[in-house]
Amino acid sequence: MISPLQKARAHYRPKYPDSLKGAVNPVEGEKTTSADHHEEIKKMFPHTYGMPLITFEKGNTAEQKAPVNAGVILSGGQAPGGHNVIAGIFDGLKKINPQSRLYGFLGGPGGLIDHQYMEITAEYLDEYRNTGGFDIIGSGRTKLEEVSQFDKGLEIMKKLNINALVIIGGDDSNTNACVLAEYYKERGAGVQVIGCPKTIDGDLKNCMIEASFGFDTATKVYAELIGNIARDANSAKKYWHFIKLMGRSATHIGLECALKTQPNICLVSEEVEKNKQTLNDIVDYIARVVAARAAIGLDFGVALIPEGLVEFIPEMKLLINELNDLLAEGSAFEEEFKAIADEAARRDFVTGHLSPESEAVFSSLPARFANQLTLDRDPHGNVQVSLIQTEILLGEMVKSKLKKMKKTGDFTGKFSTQYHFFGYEGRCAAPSNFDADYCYSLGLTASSLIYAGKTGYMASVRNLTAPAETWIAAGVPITMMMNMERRHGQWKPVIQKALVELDGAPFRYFAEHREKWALETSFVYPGPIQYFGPAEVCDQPTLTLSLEQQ
Ligand code: FBP
Repeated sequence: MISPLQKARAHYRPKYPDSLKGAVNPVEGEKTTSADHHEEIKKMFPHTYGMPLITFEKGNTAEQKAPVNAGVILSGGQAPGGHNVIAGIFDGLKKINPQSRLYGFLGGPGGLIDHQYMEITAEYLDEYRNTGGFDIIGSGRTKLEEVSQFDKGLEIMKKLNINALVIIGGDDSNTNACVLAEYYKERGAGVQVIGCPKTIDGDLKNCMIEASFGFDTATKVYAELIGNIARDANSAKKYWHFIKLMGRSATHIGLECALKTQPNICLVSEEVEKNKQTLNDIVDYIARVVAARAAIGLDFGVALIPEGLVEFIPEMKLLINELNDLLAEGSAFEEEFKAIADEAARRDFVTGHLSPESEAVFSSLPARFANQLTLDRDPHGNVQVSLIQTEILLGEMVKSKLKKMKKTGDFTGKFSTQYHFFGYEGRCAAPSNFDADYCYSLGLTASSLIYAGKTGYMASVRNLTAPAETWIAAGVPITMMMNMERRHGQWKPVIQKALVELDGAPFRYFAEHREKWALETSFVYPGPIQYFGPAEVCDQPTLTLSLEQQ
């Protein structure tokens, strides 16, 4: 059984650029260079470096081209709209030649390596149009980076006669898509590789990629929940709500939610790092806001905490880097560590291997939090910030601080907390009209890149604050977004991660208003995503995009 909303939503026809309707003409633009470290990137990507930008314009006559068999992979964390990207690819391929076929590799990049796949048929796809989730073919976090994996992938693609592969993923997956494109091109394998910008975190963006898909819907879901909580806080007037929000590195989600709901506090990791704030500085700041509101009789509030915060506090960053090195998968240390059953003994074991600075920080942390920092790393070797309860750590530390302030008369109120973590709640929501349209357009653009014979490109759809019909569909060489970065002790070519820019319009707007929002109760209650109704209610892009494009 499907819900009445899903039933009605199945009939939604995504809006997309006029340039992708009818015949499509790829127009080559300027040749590109990488974001930085030009010579190094050029050397590593001799076959896919320096390619021109491609813009798709309206063509004159639609020619019937030879059928194409393509494969598609959903990679990494779920993001609303992934099903519509696949729908766009499918419709685009069938439009040019109805004999074309689309295969989905199951469970993420692992499906390509392990030869797990299915053919996506029109009937099967129709059940998934305009729905959230990645369950159409599943997703996974296997990293595609070894030549042996590339060869295994080629084996199955040759068997299925696949000549193009679309990888829908975040910055790491698209970096790997570029490495794969280079490898197949160098070998003359006859398989094009195209990337699509996905992640609710919003940190895959640059001058050619205005937003990653899923960010719009996820932030709308979180903002609805934050608004509900804010209204509850303002009704009962007895709790401070500490809300941790997903976004493993950048604070785009937190900032967008703050712009939408006007909470009393929103920490921005990028600012914490720039100002070299310590954990105690952050606790002092929150305690000051709590005390200032208490002084005017307001013993309640809402504080937003970005999931990635701990990695931006300089002393914690050093500690986490040391822990990452020690706990690297397969290291002798990791083996010994895992053999210890008792948590206190595990902490002692870790302490003995840290630098004196990190040892001091690690020992000062509450035991529960210290344990969380030593949990399994993700396949990219990163600490899993979604498992670290930063909101509770901060709440508990603020409580102790306020106790001391009470003694000196600097705090006169009450402080009761409620803790929340919003992340998974938003990743599979039914895509907003914006994401439904944007994703479908990205899929159509990917299919146009395939027919244009391109490889090593990412589908790009720009001009996103204008009506969808006037969006610009394009292809951007992935090498254009790359630079060299040190990752886990090695220099690697990677797509630059877009962090919150402290001189950008969204942050500046927030910074101009946050003092007022801290003291006064200025909450905004956005309510749930609307799918049917007037455009000003249903089709609005994020405030981040609107402010950036003002
Ligand atoms: P992607 O970068 O793959 O899109 O995933 C982002 C994210 O949603 C983060 O916000 C979060 O930290 C992480 O995934 C959680 O990962 P998992 O789903 O493996 O728990």
